[in-house]
Amino acid sequence: MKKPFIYITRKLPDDIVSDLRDEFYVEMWESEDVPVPREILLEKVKEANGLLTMLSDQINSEVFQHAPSLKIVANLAVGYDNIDIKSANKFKVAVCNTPDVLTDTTADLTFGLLLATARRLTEASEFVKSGEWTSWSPMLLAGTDVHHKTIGIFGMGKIGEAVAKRAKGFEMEIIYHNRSRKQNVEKDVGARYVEFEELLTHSDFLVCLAPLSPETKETFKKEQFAKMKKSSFFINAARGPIVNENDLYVALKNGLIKGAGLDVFDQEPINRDHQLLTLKNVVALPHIGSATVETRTKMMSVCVENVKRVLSDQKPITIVNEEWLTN
Ligand code: 8YV
Repeated sequence: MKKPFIYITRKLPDDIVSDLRDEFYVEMWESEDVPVPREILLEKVKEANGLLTMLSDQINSEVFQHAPSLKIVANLAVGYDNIDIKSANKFKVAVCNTPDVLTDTTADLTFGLLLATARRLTEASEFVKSGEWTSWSPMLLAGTDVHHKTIGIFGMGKIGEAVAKRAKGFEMEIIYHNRSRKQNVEKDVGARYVEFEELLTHSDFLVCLAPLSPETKETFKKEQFAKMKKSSFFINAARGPIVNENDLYVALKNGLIKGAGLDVFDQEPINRDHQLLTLKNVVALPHIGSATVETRTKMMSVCVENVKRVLSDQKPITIVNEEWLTN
């Protein structure tokens, strides 16, 4: 009998892939860092029963239309804004993501980014490495305290909750805004639910952790930055398009806010000439929220397990489109 065909859109480690090869015929895009060209993806999905994808792949209705035998898209991320879920439902394809396994790792990075931004860590490291450190002075690279300040979390999902726990260790006041109240977080870490307006005006560190959706797109624009404290910092570890980058640039440049820590951008990779990268008060990272060897390995294993389960008619470990289960 012909083995089901799995197409993987990036080069993944051999041991992960060999686990699939026993049961499936597997093909993989040859590069680790260059996304699969669109025409190759569209060609491969014609025969594919399963797809293992990344955020850089746009899995839209065009892909589903080209894929008559496709049963599962396993996305190597908790976010799935690169996938058209309505089309997946229409074509009866399961969409699986990788929640939970990356929660703590992403929270560590988010809090680390907040610290790096407040305490000017990347600037300070550059200062030492470039040989500029020739004397001590009282206010040399003086940053801003994090402990005892107010952290405002926009998007209180699992990662938000894990960031709140870390903030509690720094004895911060924790406020949050979310589509729904999270009583457990209020009880466990003493977080306080506030209206969006209060989140803007009251936070010393405004941390964006909401998923990208039509509702959250460009939540942070000129008006919102204008309402924030001049001494505040904006941290984004969610998705770039939640912020209007030009407005953020103007806010940072004109001192409407004090600094920004960004792990995500509108266009990734961000162009090296982008205006945000010219600012000293910006710490920029290349979307590495979940990037530890341990966590990326777990995320890949979740994808592999989901592919195996769906193609043997079992319930996957994680599912984005619950509707698929009842189809
Ligand atoms: C991804 C992420 O791992 O999970 C997400 O939604 O943004 C990251 O953790 C990364 O972008 C690779 O797809």
